[in-house]
Amino acid sequence: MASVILGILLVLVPLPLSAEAQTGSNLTLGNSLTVNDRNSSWLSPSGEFAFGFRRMGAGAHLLAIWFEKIEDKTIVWSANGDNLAPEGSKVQLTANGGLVLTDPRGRELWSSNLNATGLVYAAMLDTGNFILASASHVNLWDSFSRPTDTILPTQQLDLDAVVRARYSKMNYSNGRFIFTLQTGGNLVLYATPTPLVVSDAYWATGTRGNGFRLIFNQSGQVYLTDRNGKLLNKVTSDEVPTSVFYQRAILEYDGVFRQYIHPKMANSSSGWAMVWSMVSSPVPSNICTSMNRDTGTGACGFNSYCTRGDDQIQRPRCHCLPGYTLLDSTNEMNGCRQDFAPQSCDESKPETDQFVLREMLNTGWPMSNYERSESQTEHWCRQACLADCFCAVAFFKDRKCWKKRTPLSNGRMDPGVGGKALVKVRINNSTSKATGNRQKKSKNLTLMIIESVLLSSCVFVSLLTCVIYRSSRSRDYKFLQPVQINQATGTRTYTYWELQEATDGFKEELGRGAFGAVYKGVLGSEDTNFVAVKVLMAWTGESEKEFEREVSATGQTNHKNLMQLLGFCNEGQHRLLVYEFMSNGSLADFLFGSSRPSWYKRVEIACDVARGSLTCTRNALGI
Ligand SMILES: *[C@@H]1O[C@H](CO)[C@@H](O)[C@H](O)[C@H]1NC(C)=O
Ligand SMILES: *[C@@H]1O[C@H](CO)[C@@H](O)[C@H](O)[C@H]1NC(C)=O
Ligand SMILES: *[C@@H]1O[C@H](CO)[C@@H](O)[C@H](O)[C@H]1NC(C)=O
Ligand SMILES: *[C@@H]1O[C@H](CO)[C@@H](O)[C@H](O)[C@H]1NC(C)=O
Ligand SMILES: *[C@@H]1O[C@H](CO)[C@@H](O)[C@H](O)[C@H]1NC(C)=O
Ligand SMILES: *[C@@H]1O[C@H](CO)[C@@H](O)[C@H](O)[C@H]1NC(C)=O
Ligand SMILES: *[C@@H]1O[C@H](CO)[C@@H](O)[C@H](O)[C@H]1NC(C)=O
Ligand SMILES: CC(=O)N[C@H]1CO[C@H](CO)[C@@H](O)[C@@H]1O
Repeated sequence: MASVILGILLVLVPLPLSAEAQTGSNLTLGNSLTVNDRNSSWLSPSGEFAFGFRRMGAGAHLLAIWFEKIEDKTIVWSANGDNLAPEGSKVQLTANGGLVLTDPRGRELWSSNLNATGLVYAAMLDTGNFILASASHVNLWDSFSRPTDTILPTQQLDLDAVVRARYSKMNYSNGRFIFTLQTGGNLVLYATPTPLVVSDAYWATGTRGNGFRLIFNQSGQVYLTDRNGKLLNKVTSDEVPTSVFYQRAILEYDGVFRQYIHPKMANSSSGWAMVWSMVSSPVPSNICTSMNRDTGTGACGFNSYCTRGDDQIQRPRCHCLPGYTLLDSTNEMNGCRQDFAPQSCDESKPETDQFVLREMLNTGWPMSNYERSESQTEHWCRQACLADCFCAVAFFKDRKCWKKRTPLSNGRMDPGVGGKALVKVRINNSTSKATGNRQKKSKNLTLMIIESVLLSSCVFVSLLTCVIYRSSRSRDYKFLQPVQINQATGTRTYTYWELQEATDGFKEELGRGAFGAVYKGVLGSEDTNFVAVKVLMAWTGESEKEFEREVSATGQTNHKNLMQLLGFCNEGQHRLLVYEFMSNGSLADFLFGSSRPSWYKRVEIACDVARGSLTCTRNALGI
């Protein structure tokens, strides 16, 4: 059935409307719009707002209200986001239900559920409000009192009114975030699913007992008043000349309430582009850090972290942890899943050597802790997480170590977080290559030198050892029992406790590499007897090999260019190497002084002979 035009006489000025729209008029009972019609919308008298169907995809139409005169045709209200209308659907003004949307077979998709009698006409108003009214002009139903995610100037929200974010930018289904003036008078933003209680809010005015009405007034301000109309709280406060700008305030799909303006007319001298620009501050100012509940996912989904965008509207972005991928590749806010098989909790094959920790600074999941230890070193923290099959992330800050479990919630990367997150990922995955490069880049000079020295010792001592060592990388070894070693002469054994004392609890880290960390220590009572204590990462085949090689072979070499091995600790699961500590001066000489080229050359030659590849040299030199 074709839709009907009434009251054309009332239209005073010819409006630049598309032929597909009908000019502002009152609609009477029986009037309808059909999805297939070319005339699929009803306009307000000024032509600025339209009510009708918008195509969301093939055979999927949304009954909506939008800004008609701007290119975006921005939607400000919608009826059936959860239940889109197929071709041939129809919305009709009926005496009983008011507006009723039915599909071609007559099934109801949506209805205004008008619970009153006396409906005579409907109208799309110039404010953006769509009303159903009686003969005596009483509003029986209007879109302003049933907002979706947007409010417009002159719109008010009374107690219990709810503004609900859509699911995503282009999906008008219900999203997770809600803006409501609660019965008690508090204006709150909260994330679902959670019980509707004040403590669930991630932003609130704290006006319980006083708040009564939210007003978006004509000068573009959104504020809360009490019962007597007294201003209690400004939500947005920039004044905007309404005559030249369109305005809207919206709870967006990212959970942030923003106010936008858009010039009504193009005007090159005013400097405003013909797009929506945010005015006032977003609410809350940083959603990434404003959610801190022990239930729920936070601003982003599980196993991800939130960063505040640096675009004009500071749109938050959600990212997966390294080693994790999006659950829904079309929506980054839906969280991430582990992209590797979880660590075995079988104590007989702990798989500790199958995992590495990837560092992330200023990144935290504050609500996902299950264990906390104080007065620990970073090394301890790393080992503790690697050895624990439940540990997904360790967080180290101020000598405290937290273990975190999945699903990780409330993730954020923000300068206020501080500390260091260590994300556990399985080595045997495509991501491990990228990790290796990054770790190598962040290696500090001292450590590179120490590793190079160890490597060159390997070159000196035996080419064969090198080859064996390289080819044994992927084998499994476990530091469960002390290893059998042929101790070299001139070295001594230390207890773990002695070395813990010597390093003051592994306090001063000189560097860190593939095999473990190196700490500065002092032996005996003399303060000048400095040593470098290398704590080999437990339970890795590489460490085990390195340990055996160092302890049995290098100790005998004592080449002037090598750091001398003083001793070791081979106690339980602990493997530590103790070297004399070379001053920076001699180390620098060693690397950059006259001895460097020939030494570098030797590594190159050795590697080429051994493996015939450049990779070997790279690995050997830690670059
Ligand atoms: C659409 O509206 C125009 C006038 O605005 C009218 O001439 C035309 O017949 C209408 N088409 C339908 C299918 O109702
Ligand atoms: C629509 O109805 C209202 C209220 O009765 C009236 O003021 C207005 O003039 C009507 N408009 C049209 C186009 O009939
Ligand atoms: C309609 O309104 C009446 C009276 O206000 C009320 O008793 C009834 O529950 C309402 N029905 C619906 C479906 O809202
Ligand atoms: C919108 O998202 C919901 C929730 O994931 C989904 O069920 C629905 O199919 C989506 N709608 C469209 C049109 O993609
Ligand atoms: C809108 O609200 C602000 C803040 O209360 C007030 O200063 C301004 O005069 C109001 N404008 C109108 C048109 O009521
Ligand atoms: C364009 O903008 C300038 C500067 O804001 C203003 O003076 C002028 O009146 C505007 N012109 C129109 C046609 O709105
Ligand atoms: C990596 O995993 C695959 C499949 O799980 C396996 O076939 C392969 O041997 C593993 N590679 C290494 C180096 O462990
Ligand atoms: C990035 C990547 O390769 N991920 C793989 C890691 O391993 C798991 C389990 O084998 C695979 O499912 C992932 O695709």
